Amino acid sequence: MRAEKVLITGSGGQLGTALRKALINLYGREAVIATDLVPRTDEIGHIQLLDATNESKLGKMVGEHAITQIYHLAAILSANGETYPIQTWDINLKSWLNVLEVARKYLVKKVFFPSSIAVFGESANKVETAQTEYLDPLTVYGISKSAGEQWGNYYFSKYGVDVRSLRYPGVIGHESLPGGGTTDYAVEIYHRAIRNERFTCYLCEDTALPMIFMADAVRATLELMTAPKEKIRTRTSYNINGLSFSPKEIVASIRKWYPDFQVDYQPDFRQQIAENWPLSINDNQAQKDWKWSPHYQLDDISNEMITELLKKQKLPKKV
Ligand code: AKB
Repeated sequence: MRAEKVLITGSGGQLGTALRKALINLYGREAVIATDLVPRTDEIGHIQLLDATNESKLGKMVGEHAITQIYHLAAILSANGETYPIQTWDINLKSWLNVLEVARKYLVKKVFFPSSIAVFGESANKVETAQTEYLDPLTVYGISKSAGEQWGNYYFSKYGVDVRSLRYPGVIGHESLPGGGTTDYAVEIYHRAIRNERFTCYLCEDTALPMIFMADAVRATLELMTAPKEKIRTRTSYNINGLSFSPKEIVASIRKWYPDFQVDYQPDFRQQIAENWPLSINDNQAQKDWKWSPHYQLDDISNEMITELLKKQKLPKKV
């Protein structure tokens, strides 16, 4: 059996930063090749340059390092995608097709595709949205993710590539700032709160969305990727639930630590995106197939976000 060698694209992003650390813990530093469009060295290690829209460069890297697993995290998110629709399609879909082709040609053992709740649109039931709901996404990002899911399923059925995927809710983490998503407010708000700054929220106070804490998102990814192959019965993408809350509810949670925290509401174009997404997610299939269950509720998230961000900023601990 080949030793595991993991390639991550989009390693410098919000999820990439946390997942890279977890993969290094699991497989060892030498086994993880982190790549991104912008090469750099950070506290975790070195990120090499790789443009995944270039199939031959991607193939060369996979061949040279005898890669056994690819985590394809490179993507433009929902809000930025609306500003750059054509580029978003190229980056999100072209790179994914390259990954699938390279995986097929080089016999890569497993491939991970991050999908999103953005695959759902107007027609889906908004409450406890099911795995099998109709997909009519409103955004280019959502279209690219729903098409990406189908391509993953196709490569699995046609060529036997072991493609696994999760539909992430908004991910909340302290490792790095997200960029260009509709759920980003739920991370930025903590950065404001710990500096005692006022926050302007671009969603209405009652707009609830599905969210997940980074530790849960990373654990879900690794649990899915290490589950026995026969347990994976969904090859498009699994719904996973964390929790659901509105801006008003996250503010109430933050005020348990910062009672004077002030927020203004100025909804912009992201409000319409959010209104088309589910309010909550049904993840029965993930629970059944590979025993998924989230650990973090809203006050646990606030506690960890505030504690970790204060540490990072070298600010005194909040009790
Ligand atoms: C976004 O807001 O675009 C992402 C997502 C829900 O996929 N965080």
